[in-house]
Amino acid sequence: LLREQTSAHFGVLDPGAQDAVGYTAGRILLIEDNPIDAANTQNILNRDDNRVRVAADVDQARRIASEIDIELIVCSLNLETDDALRLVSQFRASERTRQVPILMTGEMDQLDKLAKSLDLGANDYIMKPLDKNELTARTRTQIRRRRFQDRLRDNYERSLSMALIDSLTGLYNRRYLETYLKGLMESAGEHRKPLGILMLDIDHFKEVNDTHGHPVGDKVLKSVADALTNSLRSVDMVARIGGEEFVVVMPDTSEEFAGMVAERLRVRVAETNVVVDGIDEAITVNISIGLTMRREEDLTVEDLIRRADKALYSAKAAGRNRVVA
Ligand code: GH3
Ligand code: MG
Ligand code: MG
Ligand code: MG
Repeated sequence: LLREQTSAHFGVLDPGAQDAVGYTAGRILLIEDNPIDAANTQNILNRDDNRVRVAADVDQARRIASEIDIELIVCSLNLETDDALRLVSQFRASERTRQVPILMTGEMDQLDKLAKSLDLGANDYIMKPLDKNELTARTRTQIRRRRFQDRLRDNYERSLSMALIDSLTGLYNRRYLETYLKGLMESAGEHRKPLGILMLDIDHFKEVNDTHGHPVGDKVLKSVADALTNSLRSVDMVARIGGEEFVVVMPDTSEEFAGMVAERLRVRVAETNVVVDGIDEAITVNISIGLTMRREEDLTVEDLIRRADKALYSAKAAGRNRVVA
């Protein structure tokens, strides 16, 4: 499913679409130690508003590449002091420049070496004397492809995280909770350790929306989520499983400790002041919490969640703003 969603994202993108991807104002590193060639190449590259940094040797090139997020390296094959082919290999080996396209420049009688540079990871080459239009076109192509690939990667990473993370609060979502809990319950090592579960629900949250509007409600949800995250250990996991409902999973935790954590969460949330533009008084909310420990007879995640939900219901029935085990 994820793969399908991801390729759906990819389908939106057209690598040939110049407007969408753009090619001007590229960040280019030019490695050229012949001053006349450097000036000439820079002149051509400047036409697209590219920002060109010139390096006359390897050290300079490395320094620039470490300072700037380079989108294209244009590298002369004829460097006085350095072996340009080795340089290509080094760029490919380095984490920072691995994905940066490399465009080689060389003389007609160096075809062998130019071909070799492609073997080593260069993306393209162009002959000197440089033709203005050809250099411009090849530069654009490389930068466009680089930006396209960046977007593919961003889309891919976004769709991966979207599958697990609730976008409003940044907490894990219900799907992740279920997978995670299932893993915990099935793992042999964890099986004998106590496992505490809290089910949390904001009290009278509908009133917040009714009084201040949905966007303010969203802001409150985010603040509650932050308060929960900041009050938990890093081994604890918190997920938003519904509108204003959260679950906390505490592995290897005694009932006594889980009760203390629940009470701490309740107090922390109650003490959280949500300040909103245009509203004089800070908004505060309370939460009710149902606590349960995993038991022998729990066979599925649902068994466990159901009992936590029952405890939460009791907390609501008993007057809210409290923890019930
Ligand atoms: P109770 O103390 O019984 O939990 O009362 P409540 O008002 O919190 O409970 P109820 O379940 O009746 O209402 C929950 C409300 O949460 C309803 C809905 O407007 C609101 N809500 C659910 N999801 C969101 C959301 O994503 N954003 C905002 N702003 N409100 C949400
Ligand atoms: Mg409710
Ligand atoms: Mg509620
Ligand atoms: Mg609710």
